[in-house]
Amino acid sequence: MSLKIVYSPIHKTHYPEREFFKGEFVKHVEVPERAQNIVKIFKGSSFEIVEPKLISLSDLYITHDKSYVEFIRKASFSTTREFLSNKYSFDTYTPITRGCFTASLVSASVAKHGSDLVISGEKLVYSLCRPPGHHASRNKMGGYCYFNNAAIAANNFSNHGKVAILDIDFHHGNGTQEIFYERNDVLYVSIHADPTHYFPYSSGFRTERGIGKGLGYNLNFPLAKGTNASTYILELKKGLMEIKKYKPEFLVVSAGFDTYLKDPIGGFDLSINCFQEIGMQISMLNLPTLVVQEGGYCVQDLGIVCQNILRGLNTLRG
Ligand code: SP5
Ligand code: ZN
Repeated sequence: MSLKIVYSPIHKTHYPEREFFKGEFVKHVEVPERAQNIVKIFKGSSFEIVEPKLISLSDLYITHDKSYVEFIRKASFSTTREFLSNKYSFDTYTPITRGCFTASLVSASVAKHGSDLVISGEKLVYSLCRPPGHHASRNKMGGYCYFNNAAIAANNFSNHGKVAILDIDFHHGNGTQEIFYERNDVLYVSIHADPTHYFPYSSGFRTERGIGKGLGYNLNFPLAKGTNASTYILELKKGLMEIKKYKPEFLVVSAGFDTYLKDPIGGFDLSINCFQEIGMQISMLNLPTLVVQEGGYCVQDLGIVCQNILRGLNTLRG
């Protein structure tokens, strides 16, 4: 079966040079080569690469405050060199660059377009988003994220039925959690590194379960440093069981590849082959699925990791 990949080369206009980490400037890891290495592997394959239609501002304002969007637009177009930290940022890892608004708008478009394809009947679509999105909330950037691509897609799906978001990035998706924390029409399930020791530090604990009518619709599965494939798959199955019980009509997978053992900022022990198993487990939900790219920084292996997870996701379909 064919699989559509939504991608635009415009992400390259955003190339952050450095972040401020533990008291010093270090080379940025969220670089254009990430997406380029992934798309390279699919060129000439049976998978079809499609360009996104640009998202409208009114669609963007469903997920993000207008003042926040305007700030990024103005700051990004007016700066001559990148700068870290502003009133809308929660860390020093997410610079305003000249290209960050353009790239983030296109990244949001890649996610929105992917969700439109799934709504119109595609069973599995991969949105190759860059920059990533799951750390961004309504009005805060952080963790290399500006607009929350997965949340934008989920909000689009929610006009057509219940949605589950499965977040398998190494880091907790604090932004996505916050956006849907009081809602019961979007279930958020995240499997990630224990925030006691890893970014974003302040959220991702098991005790965070949603509030109001959202209570019980936010589920966190924090895992220890060094988690191996068997423990990971066991926890993944628990998360998948919760999604199954919820009976959603759509699934968004926030797919970060920083759980891979060679990732320079991650800390799990998952081999390259494990990603096919992860994809296969998820495919057993048998739901119309949009995969949204999040983190993953082992640039040279990202293409293979991605191919493996998509192969896994494709196995039980036909
Ligand atoms: C989307 C995503 O995966 N965001 C992750 C943000 C985590 N950043 C916090 C850790 C920063 C570590 N930077 C060290 C670079 C070493 N060269
Ligand atoms: Zn991550």
